[in-house]
Amino acid sequence: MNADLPRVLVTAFEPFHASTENASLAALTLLRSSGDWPVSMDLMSATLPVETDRVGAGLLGLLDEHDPAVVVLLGESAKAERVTLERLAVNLRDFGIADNAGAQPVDLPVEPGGPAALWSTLPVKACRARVEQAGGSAELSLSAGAYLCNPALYVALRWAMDRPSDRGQTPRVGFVHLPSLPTQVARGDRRGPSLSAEQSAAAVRAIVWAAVDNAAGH
Ligand code: PCA
Repeated sequence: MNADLPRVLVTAFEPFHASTENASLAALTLLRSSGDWPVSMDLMSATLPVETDRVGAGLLGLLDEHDPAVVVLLGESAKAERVTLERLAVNLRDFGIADNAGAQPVDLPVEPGGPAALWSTLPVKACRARVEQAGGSAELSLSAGAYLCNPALYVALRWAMDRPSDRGQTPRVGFVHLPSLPTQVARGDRRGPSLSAEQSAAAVRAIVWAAVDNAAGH
């Protein structure tokens, strides 16, 4: 770890629901192997479990350990037509399908008594603009849904809010949903739409770049 560089945490999710791949993991794997970043940073990455009983504690452990200035959580959405920047996490777990451990909470909060919703602290419009400048396309979405991705964002935003103010400015924390991979659609694991891992990785790279600039006050 280099103490002078902004610390950035990017996470993906493991495969879930009838697929052996996850578009977010494919994009993160590509991203980690691309050396020529336009900004200097200390980039950390991790894969989160698609398990409601484990995701929060695992993520909080990473956040407490690394205290990143920028947190970009990635997940796959079979409904996403393009790279999607989520604006809100809601205090709800209402799973349409079971998670990888067989749990399926219905109408339960992420945090009993917690705020109904939390705004992403990523500069989502600047992130979208940077993706477009890089030749890609991205859209904003109001909420990350009510499956696993949403509690991950909620927990990370809660961590950012509760972080002692003497540690500096509030971290930029957000969630990006990526479309399924063409290979998932070809196998019939997902119905489509799809986007290549290369295109998703290029968009995530632009988003991370914009977030690091923003955290540095540029
Ligand atoms: N997408 C799911 C959970 C894991 C993932 O990659 C979601 O959108 O909640």
